[in-house]
Amino acid sequence: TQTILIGAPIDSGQRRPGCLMGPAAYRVAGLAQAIGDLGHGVTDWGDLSLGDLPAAACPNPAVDQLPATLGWTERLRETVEDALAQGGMPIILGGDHSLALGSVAGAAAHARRLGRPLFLLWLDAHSDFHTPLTTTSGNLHGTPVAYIAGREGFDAFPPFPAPLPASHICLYGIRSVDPAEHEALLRHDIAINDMRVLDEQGIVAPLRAFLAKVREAGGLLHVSLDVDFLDPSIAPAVGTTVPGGTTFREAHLVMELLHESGLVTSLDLVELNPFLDERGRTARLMVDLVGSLMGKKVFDRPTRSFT
Ligand code: DIR
Ligand code: MN
Ligand code: MN
Ligand code: MN
Repeated sequence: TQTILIGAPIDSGQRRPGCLMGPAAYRVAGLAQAIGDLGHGVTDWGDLSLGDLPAAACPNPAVDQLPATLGWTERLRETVEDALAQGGMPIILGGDHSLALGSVAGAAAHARRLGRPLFLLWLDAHSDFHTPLTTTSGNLHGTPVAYIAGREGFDAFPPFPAPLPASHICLYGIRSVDPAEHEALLRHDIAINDMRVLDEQGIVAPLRAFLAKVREAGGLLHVSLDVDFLDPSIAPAVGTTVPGGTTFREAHLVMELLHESGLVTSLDLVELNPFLDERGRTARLMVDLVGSLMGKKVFDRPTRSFT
């Protein structure tokens, strides 16, 4: 399987400028080389760009930059679907989390064409379960899981191709949920592995259970990795830090389990804001984590990665 890097320099899904430098930071941090060194083929499709903005309106006046987000959604959907159709494993270099509106739509369109179910692992401090009608921040990076689950309120968007049943979605690392999201999550049977669950059960058991379900169903698996899944002490370069995130070791273990499962078919790297980074530290950590997901073992890792 050829790994296909897709640059998505997007920061229209939230207000803090800088995420659009994410793809460049991953390249400087050596992402392609790290994957290639593990024996995988890598192709870099470069950065996507936005064409003319579609006209769009939303009854919620708080919603910010809807036309740009719609435009990116369409670009990502078609590009990720193309990459998968060519037999590649797309890795989307974000860009803020609004890019998952499109990347997961592309994965879902591909899965539907294959007649196989799609599963989603959402590694994030946030549940991102707002709709454009419920968001109070107006930041559309807080909405992709709702779109993917087929919630109403996305009239401005193309209908999501084959919305995922709640049982195909696994939220992991959650520790910040807005009231409207909380209320909606209570009405959906989505696996919510918040930090309380991971503290009690450990980082491994809930993930293994989800992966077993994916394997049994013969599913494709899209993984969406938000930088704020990680504790801010090791990953400071993100606009919405939340204390109490996963440690270096927990995060690598998650990635190693994902590698061993052999199930991951597409991956988002989102919310890296290189402008907030400490000399590329967060970007390098994210590249290291992708290495673990692609087969690198922890005992191979030079200790300098820890600083
Ligand atoms: C918050 C933040 N729930 C919002 N969401 C973030 O604006 O809707 N997701 N940061 O990663
Ligand atoms: Mn298509
Ligand atoms: Mn997110
Ligand atoms: Mn987040």
